[in-house]
Amino acid sequence: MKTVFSPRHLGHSGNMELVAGAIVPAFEMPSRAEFIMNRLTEVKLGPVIDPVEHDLSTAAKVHSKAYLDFLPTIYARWKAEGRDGTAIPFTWPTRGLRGDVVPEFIDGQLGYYSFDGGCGIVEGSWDAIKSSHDVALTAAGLVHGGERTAFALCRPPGHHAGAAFMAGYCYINNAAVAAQWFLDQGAKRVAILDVDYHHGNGTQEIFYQRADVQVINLHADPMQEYPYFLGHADEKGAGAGEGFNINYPMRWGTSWETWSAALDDGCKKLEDYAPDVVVVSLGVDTFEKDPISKFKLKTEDFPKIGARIAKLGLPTLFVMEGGYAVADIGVNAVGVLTGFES
Ligand code: SP5
Ligand code: ZN
Repeated sequence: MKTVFSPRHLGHSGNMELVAGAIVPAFEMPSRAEFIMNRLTEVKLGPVIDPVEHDLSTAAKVHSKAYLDFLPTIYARWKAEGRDGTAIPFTWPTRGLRGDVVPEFIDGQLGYYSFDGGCGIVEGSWDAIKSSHDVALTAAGLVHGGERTAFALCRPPGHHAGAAFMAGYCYINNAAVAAQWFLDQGAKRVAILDVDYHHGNGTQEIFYQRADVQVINLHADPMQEYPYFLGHADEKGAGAGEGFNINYPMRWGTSWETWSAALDDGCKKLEDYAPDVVVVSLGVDTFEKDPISKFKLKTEDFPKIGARIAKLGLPTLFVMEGGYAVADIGVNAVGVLTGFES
């Protein structure tokens, strides 16, 4: 399996996040990608190639123009206010307030275009965000070109980013852009299978009213876990999209037995949908030692995830999302990929 990877992810370094009452170095850190690279080299997964630059025209079909215009400007405007460090919002347009008027000042705009304080921006962030988007589209191109599978080693991740908001370390929704691109190349149906510990709220929001992308999410119950405000089992899609969004919320402490039953059920629903291609939002924060998560998957479980997905027999693009047990992330993420190929 080929991997697409860009060292430009390193620009997104030193950013902070607001979590558990403190501004701390973001758990989503550069060494994550480096550990995955080291591991896939070690197991000789296959060639690693650079991304090809893509314009934002496909991204503009899943994100709003205003949001995409805003992202690259953030840090310069932050600095223009005499600030340094991490650009981070502190106020949001919640229920009952004006969501239809975009404030002028940078702090107001940061709040307007975000969901939480987990999506800080530093000087090199936009370049990394853009490169992550290019990684996803380049890997999608490999699958479209006839490869059975490819791995987009994206950093930063994407599945929390919605049409017009950043969230939870995510800015551009790489998996959503890739899915849209497959449709633009002639695919009739695309399935996104999100196995990250957290609900892919951005992906769900983007495709909620659409029948051409089936979104299947396995995740921690939003009653207990971030992102709290989406990801319940009764969210099944709306309008033309009704029936094409499927959520499997699971309680803290979930281990392989329960989790794999949900995966199996999700895979059956995916088979019924009969997509032309599968995009896997690959998070390995379901791991028992993940520092911010509370599922109990073991290292030996990750290859079994890959094997189950391979059984679908469909062209499959893996897009990297979360996973914060840095020392184990390489073995776990690459374990899914080798499990797929076995
Ligand atoms: C892509 C992805 O996996 N994003 C995850 C964003 C999670 N942000 C909220 C984390 C809350 C963690 N709370 C527990 C703190 C333990 N010290
Ligand atoms: Zn996650």
